[in-house]
Amino acid sequence: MKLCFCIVHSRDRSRLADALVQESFKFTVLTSTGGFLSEGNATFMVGIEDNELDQLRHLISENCHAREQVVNIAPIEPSGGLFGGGAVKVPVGGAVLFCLPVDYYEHF
Ligand code: 2BA
Repeated sequence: MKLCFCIVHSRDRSRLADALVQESFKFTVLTSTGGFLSEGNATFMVGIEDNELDQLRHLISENCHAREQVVNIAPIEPSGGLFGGGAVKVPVGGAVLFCLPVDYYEHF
């Protein structure tokens, strides 16, 4: 068994949740915040059998899309001069997936 953590853009949250329910996956959705953009995203915690990983990866790739987001970078000021700063585009998603082995699972 594996416990998978999948971080997705907030806008893909409902689509992915619907697809997982449709395919009978069991999961928990946590509201989370990206460390870099400090914007809301969603973290899905999905307990799966090892042979369900490919199906899960397929559902994620079908329902989560890469986007570009504009980030405002503060100017750096080394030794008195102003450098950089302004708006830059950062690619976000489609999704980031981590899967860990589960030592023990029991449903009471
Ligand atoms: P954020 O940390 O808000 O990152 C949003 C996007 O900003 C990232 O998209 C990446 O393109 C860029 N980015 C992140 N850190 C950066 C840095 N130090 N320098 C330059 N650009 C940077 P994704 O890679 O698609 O990640 C989307 C979200 O997934 C992240 O939101 C974070 O919440 C999570 N995530 C990504 N990689 C992770 C990891 N290794 N561990 C834990 N969470 C991760």
